[in-house]
Amino acid sequence: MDPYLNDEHIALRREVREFAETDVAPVARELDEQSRFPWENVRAMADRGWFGANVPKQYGGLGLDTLSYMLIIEELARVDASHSITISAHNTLGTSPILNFGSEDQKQRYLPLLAGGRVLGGFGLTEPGAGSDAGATSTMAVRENGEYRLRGSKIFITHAGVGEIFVVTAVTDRERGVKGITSFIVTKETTDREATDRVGMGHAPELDPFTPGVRAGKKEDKMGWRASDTRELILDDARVPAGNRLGEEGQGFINFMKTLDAGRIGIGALSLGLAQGAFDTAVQYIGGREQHGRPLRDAQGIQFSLADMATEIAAARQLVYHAAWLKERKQPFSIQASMAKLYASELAMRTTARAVQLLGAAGYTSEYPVERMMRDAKICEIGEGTSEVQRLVIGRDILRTAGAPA
Ligand code: COS
Repeated sequence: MDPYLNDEHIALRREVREFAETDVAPVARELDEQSRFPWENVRAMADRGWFGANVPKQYGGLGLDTLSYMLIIEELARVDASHSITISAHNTLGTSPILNFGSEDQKQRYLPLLAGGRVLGGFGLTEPGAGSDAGATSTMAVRENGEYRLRGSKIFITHAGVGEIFVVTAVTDRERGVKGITSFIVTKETTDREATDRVGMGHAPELDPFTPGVRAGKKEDKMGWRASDTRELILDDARVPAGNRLGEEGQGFINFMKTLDAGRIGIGALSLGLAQGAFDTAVQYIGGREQHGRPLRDAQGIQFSLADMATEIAAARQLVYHAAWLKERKQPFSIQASMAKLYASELAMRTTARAVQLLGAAGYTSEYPVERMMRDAKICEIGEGTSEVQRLVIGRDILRTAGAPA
């Protein structure tokens, strides 16, 4: 019995696994090949309420706990990481800042659209000169006549094309360093009107007029997560009403760091799902094969390899679930989130590469999902804070809590 999971968690995990195997697995390869956003499945996930997993019911969400949400991310990633990041980026990055830092008015206006999956949301922090050094934001916000004018560009933004609601950062006071960064809610029309009309979601006419000056750049051609939408989000003298400032001036950086803490548990869960999916594929493959005149399953080298993979996956699962458990109990979880993300993402890379090796040449072809999983795993060591940033966060905390002399 798992100490973290109750009967509802287990039922939800079963529901997500069934959806992933029935609706996602048959199309994942083609979506990856064509780098196509899975609008039909996105609609199906919206109908299940997964775009508002953690949002309280009063704002149109499911009101589930943190661990339930992590199970959705994990189980989707076990089959396809692109579907999983679509849920994760929307919920944690696009929606949670409004839920956690928004005014009641902002919550009433935006959360029902996001939580109900009517439109997709995203988060704009990264810039050409502000990646790991997130505080080096150069996008400026100048206050003029009751509105802010934002000038700059956010890059590698999940949902920048398909989405309509974004939380972005900009500098309101250059003198104050990271304490001079403020966040704002901006809107733009989805780039996929034909698809959104077809599936009946993804576009909210009531958001019109959208924020003038906000638009999506060209779609990135990525190594992995190819069915997820990643683009530049351009703020071309965007005119944002003062009422769309999220929180007070100067709180943007710290609020984004808090959002990323939660996001890192999510990438931990996504990595865990990827590792589990690659492992499960390898076990099935080995089960049916013979080499050198005997079943592959009898080879001790294979058994050792599977034992190591399973042990590491179990350890990653404990880290991810523990971080989620702490967050749910409103206890500090920032370091545990970094540890979960660091360990699980590097594990996902190791495990998917090992799975390709175990399948041999077959694993190197797109007939099996492990090559896609290996490509999908790489970004887990980069996005929402690189492995190096996680080590920095953990290392600094070790020295601080030990009271090591400066
Ligand atoms: N929660 C709350 N506050 C936080 C915080 C967190 N997780 N992390 C930092 N802060 C606060 C600090 O406490 C500090 O405030 P005080 O001066 O009042 O103490 C302030 O923010 C600045 O923090 P710090 O000095 O640590 O900032 P640094 O510029 O040194 O960098 C790192 C911090 C590198 C950790 C940060 O820039 C980072 O996480 N970078 C990665 C960004 C990232 O993940 N990008 C991917 C986006 S993909 S969606």
